[in-house]
Amino acid sequence: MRLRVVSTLSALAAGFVVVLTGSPAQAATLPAGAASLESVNYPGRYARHLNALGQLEAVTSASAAQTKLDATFTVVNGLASPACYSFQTKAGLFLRHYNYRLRVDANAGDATFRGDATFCAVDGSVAGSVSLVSYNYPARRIRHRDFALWLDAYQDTAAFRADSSFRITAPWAPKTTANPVLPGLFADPHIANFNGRYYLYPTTDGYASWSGTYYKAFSSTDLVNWTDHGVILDHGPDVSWADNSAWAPAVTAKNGQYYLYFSGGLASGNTAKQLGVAVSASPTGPFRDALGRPLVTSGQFSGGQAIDPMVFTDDSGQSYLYWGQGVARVVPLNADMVSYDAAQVRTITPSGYNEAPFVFKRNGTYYLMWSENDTRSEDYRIAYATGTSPYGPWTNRGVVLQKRLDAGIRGPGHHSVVRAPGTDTWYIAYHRFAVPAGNGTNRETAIDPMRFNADGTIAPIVPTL
Ligand code: FUB
Repeated sequence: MRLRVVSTLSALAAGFVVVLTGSPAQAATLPAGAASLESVNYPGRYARHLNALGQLEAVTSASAAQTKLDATFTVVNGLASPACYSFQTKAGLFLRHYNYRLRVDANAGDATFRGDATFCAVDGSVAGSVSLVSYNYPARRIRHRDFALWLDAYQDTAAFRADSSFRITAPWAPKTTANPVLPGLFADPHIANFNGRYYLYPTTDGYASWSGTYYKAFSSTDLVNWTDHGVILDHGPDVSWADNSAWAPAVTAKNGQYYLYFSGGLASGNTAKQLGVAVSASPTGPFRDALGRPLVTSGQFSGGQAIDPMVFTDDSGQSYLYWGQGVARVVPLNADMVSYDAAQVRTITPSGYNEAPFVFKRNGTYYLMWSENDTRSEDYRIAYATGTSPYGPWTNRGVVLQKRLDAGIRGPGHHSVVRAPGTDTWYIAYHRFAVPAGNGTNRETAIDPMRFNADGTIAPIVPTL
């Protein structure tokens, strides 16, 4: 019997090569978003959860609404690897294996859970179907047995291949809300418009202690339908001085290049966060570390954490770097966008400030916005001030976006703002605890309109589902 690898993709994603018998499996791509999974050999039966356990059950248009909900999953970025997928229930739980049984649970954020809840897609037994290979047990696949879902060792038989193949169909319970705009867990969204196209650069969330390592880029023409451009910078291979805490990216265009400012830390040793800058010829990367060292080092300036960078460019063409948790700082960037005079750094911390500064200008007025309270608190929220220069002085205007418990929206914050080109229409991108089961490390990205009153103040922003 010949030995073959199950798939280059899943084996690489899992970090090792697994040998199996039978035909080589081809990596398959799944569309992100709501879907249902129909058995290929029991058409009309779909993967669903029942009392938290994975089952294969008949679903028809006459089925109860709850049955349809339980047979609908959102295909999202793999919790353990962006090369693979996770499957989120309508209640925000994740399909995972536990003692080789499929069930749904809340994301604990640790490496074991993330591995148990990540599946790599390979071609299924019939055209258009897929088979889902466990990320951390690459010799095992999701398979139905007596109409229960198990994670079974691959067998090179027609019966096994059929039992472990599913068609990705239209969801029994389609998405009915505009938000989140990105399926899955993404926080600290930085939104920008380059050459008429919108881009989102978020923190990849779902990791305990926010220990994610990579950034993805998404783009859209309508702020509704977003294309996933994959990983644009990964601290592991791409950044020598950081291996985790890939937080809060912000991208700006200058000099015909795109500059990605980001926060990074180390998992061990000196774990204090630092800021870096990476550069690319394209808004979707790949980006490379521009300096090979931090742009702002930990402890370089007294007080606060060196996280949450953003760059504002004034009408004069001068760009300013803003950053900081605990203390808000600003410094003019040199023309190269990757250096500055440290003697020019100013502290501009407004009252109530915690983190995530964001500056823009409208009708000659500078707006400094920030997040208040801890990102793990449902009271995380956004406030702002107006000023007469990139340094202020600032007039505090109070809270403009906060939790909306009647809609189950908690902890909205760490935002960014974009103007639709050629208009006075503005949008705010922010994160919130994933609705309904999220928390401060399981956050999702939302976008809502941001409107101005006649006097230039920002009207209270109502976060929407
Ligand atoms: O996502 C990690 C950290 O959480 C960000 O840097 C903070 O702004 C908070 O959102």
